[in-house]
Amino acid sequence: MEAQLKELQAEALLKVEQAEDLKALNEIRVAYLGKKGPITEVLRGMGKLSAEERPVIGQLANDVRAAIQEKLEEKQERFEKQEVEKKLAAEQVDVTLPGRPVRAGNHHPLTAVIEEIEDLFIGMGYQIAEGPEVETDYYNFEALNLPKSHPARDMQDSFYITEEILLRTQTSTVQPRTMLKHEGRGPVKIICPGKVYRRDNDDATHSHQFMQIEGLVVDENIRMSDLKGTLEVFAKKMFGEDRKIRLRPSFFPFTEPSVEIDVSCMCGGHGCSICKHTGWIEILGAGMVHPNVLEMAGFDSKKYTGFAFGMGPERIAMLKYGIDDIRHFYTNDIRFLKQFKRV
Ligand code: 2NL
Repeated sequence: MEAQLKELQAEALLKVEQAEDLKALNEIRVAYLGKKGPITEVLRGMGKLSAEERPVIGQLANDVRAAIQEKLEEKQERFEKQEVEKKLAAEQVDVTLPGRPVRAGNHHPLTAVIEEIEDLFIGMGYQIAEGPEVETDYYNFEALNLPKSHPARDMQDSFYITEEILLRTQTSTVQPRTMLKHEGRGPVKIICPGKVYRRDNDDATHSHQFMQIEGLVVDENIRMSDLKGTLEVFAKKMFGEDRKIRLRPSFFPFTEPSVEIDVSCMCGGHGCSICKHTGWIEILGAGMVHPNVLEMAGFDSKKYTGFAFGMGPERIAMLKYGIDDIRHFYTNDIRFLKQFKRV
């Protein structure tokens, strides 16, 4: 039995020596030290031994078990260490490598132009006012002096949700709402930027959804010259100090008198395709607020007067940056948008 145990030890140690991975070591452990292994078997048979032999064989069996165990652990430790070293080598981080670049985005050109216009008017003491895009017929038309029979109210031109509710066709809706909050007391000095909707087939110059910026000033003694001076400052700041403006008579239901405002073309009047050889480019509609609009918003039209104007920021951005198709603003081609990075 003694020889048998020693042989087992030699055999097991050799196998441990030859083991090539943790899996092999585990198999050896199960085979030699497991419950069904040969050493357990020997210990189980000790009952048959004499009283003198029993402690000797018992001791020897324990020594053999300990020797195999020790060798297994030693080798296991070595394998585990090797594994860690292998992993460390494979996952080495070179801290001297340059970092991955963080690509910074930029404002959408339309957002940039709208913010530029807002800042310009904030600098002149205006406040930004906003309102809902889903509007009532009252604020979209009635309060702006567009009677029920007006052609602009045609179902063909607006997105109606019910007979009384529609997607706003102009941001003017925000202005009577704001005036009513002032409860008949001036001054009101606001800029209303926002999305508007019209039933239109999209092409290079039309979109069924676009942006508008409208302005309104109501106070005592507001005159046409205030309108002209304000919009001249706007045109020069937007397009260049060398530009001029001119006013042409026009018509809007909510203003009287009404004007259209042109800015002189950068071709200097020599004629180009942008101004269609006229030397002038239309950029704004404006006028003195119609007394009916003031009265409906609770202002005494004998005491108060006001001016208002409206513009399309897409058109302003197209002129400023030479963009030839309004659809570029909405298709969001990254190659288009990237060109407007401010440096
Ligand atoms: C244009 C013309 C305009 C207004 C908008 C307005 C608003 C109130 C009272 C009077 Cl509450 N007027 N807005 C006035 C004149 C022209 O817009 O061409 N827009 C793109």
